[in-house]
Amino acid sequence: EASVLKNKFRGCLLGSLIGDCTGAPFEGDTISHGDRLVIQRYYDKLEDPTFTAPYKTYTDDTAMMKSVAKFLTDKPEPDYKFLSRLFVNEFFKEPRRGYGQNVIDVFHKLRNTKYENVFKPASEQFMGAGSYGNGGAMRVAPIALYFHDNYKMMLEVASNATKLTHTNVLGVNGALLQAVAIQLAVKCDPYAKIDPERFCIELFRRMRKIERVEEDVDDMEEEDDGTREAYQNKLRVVENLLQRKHDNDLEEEVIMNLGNGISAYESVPTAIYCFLRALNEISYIQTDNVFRRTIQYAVSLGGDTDTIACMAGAIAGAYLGENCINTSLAKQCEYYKEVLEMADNLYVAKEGPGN
Ligand code: F2R
Ligand code: MG
Ligand code: MG
Ligand code: MG
Repeated sequence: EASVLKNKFRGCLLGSLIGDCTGAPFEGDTISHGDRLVIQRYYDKLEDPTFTAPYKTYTDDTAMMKSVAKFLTDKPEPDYKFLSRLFVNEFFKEPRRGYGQNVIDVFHKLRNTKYENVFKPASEQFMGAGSYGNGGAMRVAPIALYFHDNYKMMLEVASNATKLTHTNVLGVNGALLQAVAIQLAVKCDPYAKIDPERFCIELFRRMRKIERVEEDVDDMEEEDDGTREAYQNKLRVVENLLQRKHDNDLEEEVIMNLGNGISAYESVPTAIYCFLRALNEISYIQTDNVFRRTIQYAVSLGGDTDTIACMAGAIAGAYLGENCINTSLAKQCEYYKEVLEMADNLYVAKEGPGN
């Protein structure tokens, strides 16, 4: 139904924003057991309608997502030169949003070469290896929404949009996994319960196909440096951890085996796990709201908190829709109203006016 889908577009982009804004103050932190209570109180306050404070500011995650949404709504066909200009202009307008150390070099090169070949600067990163940072995945949500009914196009556009900054196969496939997870969540009935293990197995099935493409290309080279089935292996770990939901203190294992780092490989599967784990109760998180539980759990893992909460929030929001997100919490975030407008514009660009 139209209104359900519109609500999911809003929920997804809002979920991404809230994860970024509320996770950002903890980025890089190691979270102790005692800190979990601090984080519980932090979200209690943010959900309290009488609580007033300066809004939580967004970071590079949302800054780049804005450009991706504009790229989809402002042009009828994907124009990657346009998208790269949007990224660069946004960066030079507000450079202090906590961008990755190396992606900044790409922005300078793009501008200095006058966007001559927009895929070249990224391909030269890390001595030609390309970035495997989570920057492609953190901004992919609008693409997953816009192409929710066109899987092939979703993968193609997500891949190209990522390659403007990240060309390492782990960076690209991480963004594809995040897009696939959002698209699956969009398809889920928000009033029906998701079976976490089945959701995970479906993701595994899709990543098997996606990671096979690389295998064909690399057929000549025999060496396997562990990147070939990287995300399939991570999803096996996710599934195993989900089966052990009654074990206490899985968190150390989650951080050790899935990761909480800045690379796509150590954060996208983690974000997916956060969403699936938070579908059920978590002993040290007091809330009945699945969306809040998802981002609070993501932040409680420490590390790249803004980005893992942003990605987990996008998936949870795509499943549940805007009306399952606490309004007081949303209103604490910078750019809250604009993100809802962005979601509506994306929805109209996709489904046509009058929907
Ligand atoms: N950068 C941060 N947070 C840490 C610093 C905060 C900042 N100083 C502040 O608060 O002001 N957060 C943001 O960056 C992440 C997304 O990064 P992105 O866009 O992927 O950038 P980049 O530079 O391409 O990659 C990030 C780092 O990953 C390592 N790396 C990537 N590819 C590598 C390769 N092939 N070989 C070796 N290392 C590689 C490098 O250390 C990169 O700098 C998000 O967390 C966002 O919130
Ligand atoms: Mg950030
Ligand atoms: Mg970045
Ligand atoms: Mg981050």
